[in-house]
Amino acid sequence: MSTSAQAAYEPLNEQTAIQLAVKLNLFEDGTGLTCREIGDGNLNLVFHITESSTGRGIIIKQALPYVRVIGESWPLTLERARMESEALQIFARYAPDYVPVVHHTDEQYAITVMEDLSRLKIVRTGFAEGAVYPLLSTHIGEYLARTLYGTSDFALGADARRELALQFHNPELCKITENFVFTYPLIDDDSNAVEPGLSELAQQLWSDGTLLLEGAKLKQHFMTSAEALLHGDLHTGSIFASDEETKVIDPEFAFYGPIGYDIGLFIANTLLSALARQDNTREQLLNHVTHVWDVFKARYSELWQTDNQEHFAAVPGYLEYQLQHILEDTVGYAGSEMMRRVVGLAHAKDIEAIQDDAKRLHIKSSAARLARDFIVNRSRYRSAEQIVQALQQADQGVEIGIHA
Ligand code: SR1
Ligand code: MG
Repeated sequence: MSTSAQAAYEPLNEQTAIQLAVKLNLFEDGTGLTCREIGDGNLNLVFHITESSTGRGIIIKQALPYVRVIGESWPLTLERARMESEALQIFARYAPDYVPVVHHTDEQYAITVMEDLSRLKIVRTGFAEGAVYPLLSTHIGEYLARTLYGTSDFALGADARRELALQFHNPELCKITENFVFTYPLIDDDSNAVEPGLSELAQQLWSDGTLLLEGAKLKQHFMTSAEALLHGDLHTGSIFASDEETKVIDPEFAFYGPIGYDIGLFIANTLLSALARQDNTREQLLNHVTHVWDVFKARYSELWQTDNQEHFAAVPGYLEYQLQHILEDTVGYAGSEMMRRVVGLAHAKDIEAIQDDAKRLHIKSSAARLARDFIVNRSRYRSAEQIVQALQQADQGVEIGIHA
């Protein structure tokens, strides 16, 4: 590894990651340091370095100049490392309890050095192992309201919001979402991974004109609606938790977009884990869906009333209009996310892990039917309870018809 201040980028390995940590004075010397590459995401390298004498640890996350799961045939710039470290620092202003501490960043190396969260577990993994995380939806509801309201026009005013939006011009990663969340799952694209037992259902979806039209509207709204600084990929693999703590990681997809996208992704992935769960703790995962919305709504409303730069904020009905608009987006984007986890490229690991073919296919087809209803009928949903009722109807194989 080069050690000059202007060193050229090179991908780290377990040895050079330790050298870099010492060079950056993150540890006194290299004695007793061990390093493991633990990244299991689609894009980046993640090194966990621990010091045996103190037990102290850090994480070094490094962007690669290509998509990790695909290889060098799919190049990506290193810009996402800056997006991630700057987004983490902005979110920490609004919701410091729910994001990891950033110790250091280096654009040259495309790294973010951050707090070791190994005391916690990735929520998707924990959910698959039966965990419930009782405080998860309280924490995520707070995180969502504080970061999304705090970076909106209402809190910042239009000038500051526009300036921040320029800082988060993130076209490469937005394009990944536009393709892999919104476009490819709704067409017969080669990147889709549809298991044989679902191919008939997939063909029906791909020729469903109503679904395509409403999916297209959601995609266009995602591309043009600069409401707040989003995390941009807030699935349950982007959240570390224990029974007491919650930390949101990986905001490399951060950009100015529709508020309901972040909320919808959390809800979609929690619903998928709930569908995968067959025992009596499923109810507790479903409670996270209603509770995250309740907490979001209460905190967003409080912030709206106490810290608002918009001239018309106090006009009767305006807050209620905004909340209904966010709920509709939340439901629609939950549908887009669930659809791509069933027929797109990146599936939900907890569902894929189900060995019983009939059970797995039932869950996937219920999820796809539910996703279709969320996308097509999103404007009819008036409460988060209706989201949960719709899941129960999909799971029972009856018509989804809870809305007026
Ligand atoms: C090819 S990248 C596919 C997905 O991985 C990331 O985690 C995002 O969710 C993206 O959509
Ligand atoms: Mg990620």
